[in-house]
Amino acid sequence: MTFNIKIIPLAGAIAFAFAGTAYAQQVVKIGHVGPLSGSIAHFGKDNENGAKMAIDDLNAKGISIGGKKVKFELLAEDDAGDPKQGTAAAQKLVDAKVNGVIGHLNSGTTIPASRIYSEAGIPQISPSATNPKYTQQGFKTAFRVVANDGQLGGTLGRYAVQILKAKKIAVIDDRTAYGQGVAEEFVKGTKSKGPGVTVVSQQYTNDKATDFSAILTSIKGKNPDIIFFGGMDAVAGPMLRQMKQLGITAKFMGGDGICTAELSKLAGDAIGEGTVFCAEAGGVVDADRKNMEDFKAAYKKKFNLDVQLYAPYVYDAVMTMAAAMQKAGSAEPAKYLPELARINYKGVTGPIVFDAKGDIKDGTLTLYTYKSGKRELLTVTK
Ligand code: ABU
Repeated sequence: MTFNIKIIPLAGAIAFAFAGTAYAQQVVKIGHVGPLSGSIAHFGKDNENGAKMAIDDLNAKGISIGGKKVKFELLAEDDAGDPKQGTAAAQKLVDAKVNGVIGHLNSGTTIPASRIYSEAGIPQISPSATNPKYTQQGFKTAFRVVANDGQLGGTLGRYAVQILKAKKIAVIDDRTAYGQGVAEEFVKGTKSKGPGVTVVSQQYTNDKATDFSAILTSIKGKNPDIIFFGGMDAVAGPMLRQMKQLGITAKFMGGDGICTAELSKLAGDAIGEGTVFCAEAGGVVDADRKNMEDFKAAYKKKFNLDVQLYAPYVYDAVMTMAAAMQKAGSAEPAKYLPELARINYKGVTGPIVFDAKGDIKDGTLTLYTYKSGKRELLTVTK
């Protein structure tokens, strides 16, 4: 029997061991999860690009944590917007010992994944999941840098009644955690303005549907002033086209899930002129506008793409996490988590301070309509 023993000189062995330790300390792994496949992959790519941009900027600056230079590394996962794939992706990131996670994009994936991160003690910041339940579970690791559906749906409901003077309302939702939640909050918002508003039709679809003729025909018979859709742009686009084919002239409203540049491509000329309304669950005013515009220009230059929706919020989520690590002098989750909870970070999307639940304090909303195929700002509100 022969033994194949490789002899490493002692000095070399010590250097190798130190190099291994130093490398383990120097790389900070940031996980990112969103749908990179399926009908809302454009949302996922937008978010992932925001994370890439932040990681590249941090590495270009040369960040030190606890006196040591670090290199940030992005571990990007695709959950296809599917809750089961979301939890599988979360477990993969936990197994890879990420220092923190940005994501997921959808409420339906973020909520189940948040338990996995919480049990592993890994801080998570969602840049786009808006269902309130995410931060109501009592997980100390869960944070969100956008407003939630309570604010989003409630504000849109009040806008529909007070500004658009809607009295007869039809509601459709896609039965996802997001779509159902935002539609319920919208209805509450319409009712908060007193009597005189009626939900004349309540309909359901799903996030893969393409044929809405039955529910739209039923809605047409009730002659609503406005149709609210809780769901994403990939469903809203074809729905708008079919509304036009059926001759439905009601206004159309949705939450942040429809509030993309992509919606006008998906809807074609059915997008109309000032008849579709939506809101982004964030926004900037005054001096902060320039920071946001500069970010959007830099994003366009880097990726040759326009921001769809939440790339700036993803960028800020990564930067906020990195700032907490710097304050703590450590990228170890247990050490920087308390700093993240009390962070006060000035981002391209405005100030980021979390409340006791992990929601952004003083969340802002930006309401839009579409004109000439483009999103046009209506108002920024708290
Ligand atoms: N907030 C809209 C899209 C993501 C989600 O909450 O499901």
